[in-house]
Amino acid sequence: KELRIIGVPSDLGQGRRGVDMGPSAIRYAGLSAALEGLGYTVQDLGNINVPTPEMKEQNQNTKLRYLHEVTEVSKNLCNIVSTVVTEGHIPIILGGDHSIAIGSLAGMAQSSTNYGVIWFDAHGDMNTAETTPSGNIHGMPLAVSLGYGHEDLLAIGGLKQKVKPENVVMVGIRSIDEDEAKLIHETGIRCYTMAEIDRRGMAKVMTEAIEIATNGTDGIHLSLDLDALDPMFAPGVGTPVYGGVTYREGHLAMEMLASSDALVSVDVVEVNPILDERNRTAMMAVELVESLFGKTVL
Ligand code: DIR
Ligand code: MN
Ligand code: MN
Ligand code: MN
Repeated sequence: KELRIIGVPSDLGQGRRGVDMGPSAIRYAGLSAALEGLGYTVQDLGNINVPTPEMKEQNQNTKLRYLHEVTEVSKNLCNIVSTVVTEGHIPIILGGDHSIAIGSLAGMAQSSTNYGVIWFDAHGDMNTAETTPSGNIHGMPLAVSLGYGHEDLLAIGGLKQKVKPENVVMVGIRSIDEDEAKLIHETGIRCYTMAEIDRRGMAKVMTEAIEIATNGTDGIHLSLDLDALDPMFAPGVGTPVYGGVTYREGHLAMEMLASSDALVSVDVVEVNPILDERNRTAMMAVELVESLFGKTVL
């Protein structure tokens, strides 16, 4: 399989500028060369066109910020991802904030690949218009993909439910909003919190996560929010939360995914170079992606 890089320079799904520069930062950190070094054929398809927040937000009667714009970007990404996967390649989708995963998962669903999802994140991203405390769409993409949320977002790519809850796992969770928790329980998706990772270890957690995501599916979509990692290792994110995944745990998780040979697509999101220290969060992202695609010491 060949790899296709797609940049989505969007910061419309959250409140802090700079995450729109994520794709550039990750490319600058050497993503393509690293993957070619592992023997892959890589083609960078460039960036999707995304409006900036300074362009006036289209009039809307919803508290979801930039709903219209995020919907348009998601539709475009959906079509590109669907095409790439239908051609037999693996898309590596660079954010941008996590709202872009709405388009990635819609594209995966459109491609007729039957997939599971591993949502690697400090946050649940399971808010809806009813539960969101912020109005930020980056707190909603997993809910939308499971069929909960604003109708405009659900309509992207046809099919309302993009992934079955029994094949969805969250890993690294340590920040859930009060009303967001209800939907997590209602859908029954498996949520591996940091507390569980502490007690049982990342190896056991990932063994189970891979089992759940591959059970009856053709493969795994990894949605990698860099804020899953502890801010010590990934300071350049918009919503850092203490007590995250360590450097070693992060690599272990990616190495286990590589060994599973089940990866069909990946998002790398929330890298914000303005908040970063000398691009180290983007470099961390590239390192993790290398492990994800099979880099080992010997
Ligand atoms: C919070 C923050 N749960 C919200 N969410 C995320 O605004 O919905 N931060 N995803 O990265
Ligand atoms: Mn997220
Ligand atoms: Mn997050
Ligand atoms: Mn976030």
